[in-house]
Amino acid sequence: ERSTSSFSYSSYHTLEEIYSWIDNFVTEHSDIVSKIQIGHSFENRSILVLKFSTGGSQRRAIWIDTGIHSREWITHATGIWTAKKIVSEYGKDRILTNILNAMDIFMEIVTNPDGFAFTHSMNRLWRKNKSTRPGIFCIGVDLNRNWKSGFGGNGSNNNPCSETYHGPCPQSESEVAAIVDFITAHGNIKALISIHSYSQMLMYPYGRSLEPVSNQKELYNLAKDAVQAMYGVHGIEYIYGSISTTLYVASGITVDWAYDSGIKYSFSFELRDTGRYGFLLPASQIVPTAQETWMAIRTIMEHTQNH
Ligand code: ING
Ligand code: ZN
Repeated sequence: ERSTSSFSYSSYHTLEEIYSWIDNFVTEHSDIVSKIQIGHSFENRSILVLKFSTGGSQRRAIWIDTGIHSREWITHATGIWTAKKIVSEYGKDRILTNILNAMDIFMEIVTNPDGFAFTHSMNRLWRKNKSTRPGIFCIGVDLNRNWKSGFGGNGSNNNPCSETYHGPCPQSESEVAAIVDFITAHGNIKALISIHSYSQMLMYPYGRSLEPVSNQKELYNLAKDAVQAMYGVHGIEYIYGSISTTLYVASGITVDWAYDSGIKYSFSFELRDTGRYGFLLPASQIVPTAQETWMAIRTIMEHTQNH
């Protein structure tokens, strides 16, 4: 395809379709969107980030990643819809306009491209990346256990055959290292939102322990506001709280690393549903899921801008 006008935002797409959509999208909105390649996957696919910016240099910024777990297809679809929403609301929605006049937004739509390609070709329920190492017979590292913060702790697994295998060392996976390098080099990321599915939750650190973070009251109240805004869209209920107390203890995760790196507004979503369809959420729920998620993202971005 040569333009985004024929792209369906209410369908699931392959990696090739998404990467082609990215190119068209950037071309059509070159005034505020650009594409940055931040690295390569284990199988040498490009790792791409969309940058939304109305000017300035190294402005305060918000990071959003989707699809770190390849089977969570609703997250990539929500990311794409969100990107489109940002360009269409800029100059119309006062809150988003104010945010983009002051801050940049970075979106990594396909955070695990090798795993995502594999969910289309061989195994729809593949979660990890596709890395292999000599002498290790199982494939893949859980990219949401490979981060430095609490690496190897409770809720991660030392067995390469486990679905929550943390890998040989922190940031051993190029997909994780690419983000760490980018965010660290940028130096001005103020909020990070890492999107998963499913369970309908909005959570903040820590995952690695039950210890409350220093601004836990603020994050609790912000999550509460965000979830309330989500409920207003389609009446879908999300629960909220810290990861360890809301879901389970998990170590070496994205948002713990972000928080420990000084990004005090770090959140993780679990999108729809609560288990009826699970990872196989019907495409008819893409747009409603993205619409409600947008209200929460906007709430978090607005709070970040004002603090
Ligand atoms: N669940 C997450 C997992 O990686 C999670 C739960 C989310 C943990 C965010 C930590 C942070 O186990 C899914 N569905 O991937
Ligand atoms: Zn996940």
